[in-house]
Amino acid sequence: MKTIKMQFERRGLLALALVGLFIFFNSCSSSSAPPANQVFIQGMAFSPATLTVSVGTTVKWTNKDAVTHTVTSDSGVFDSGNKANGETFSFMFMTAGTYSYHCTIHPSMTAKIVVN
Ligand SMILES: [Cu+2]
Repeated sequence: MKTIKMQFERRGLLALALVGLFIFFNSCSSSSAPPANQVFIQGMAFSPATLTVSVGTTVKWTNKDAVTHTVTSDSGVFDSGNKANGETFSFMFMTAGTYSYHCTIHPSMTAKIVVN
């Protein structure tokens, strides 16, 4: 009788540990995936690298990196200037087209916004 009770307690602990792990991984994935119409700058890259939105949409970038980045249009349509960790930049796209952009501090960081 005593051993059965112990087995139940162990199962309860295991279930609790699994629930804890699930919450942990769930919160990890939700914090790394940007919400709709948003771009996260993290790991020295724009994520997503290609974001498709409709005309009239305001896109918001958030710098999640410890280092400063910029959000700079290749054709000069927009330029965020320096954005430190936690800072954001928003731009409303009023004309359809493909807008390639980069970070002036790290030119290998490139991405684009496709406006339909
Ligand atoms: Cu950069």
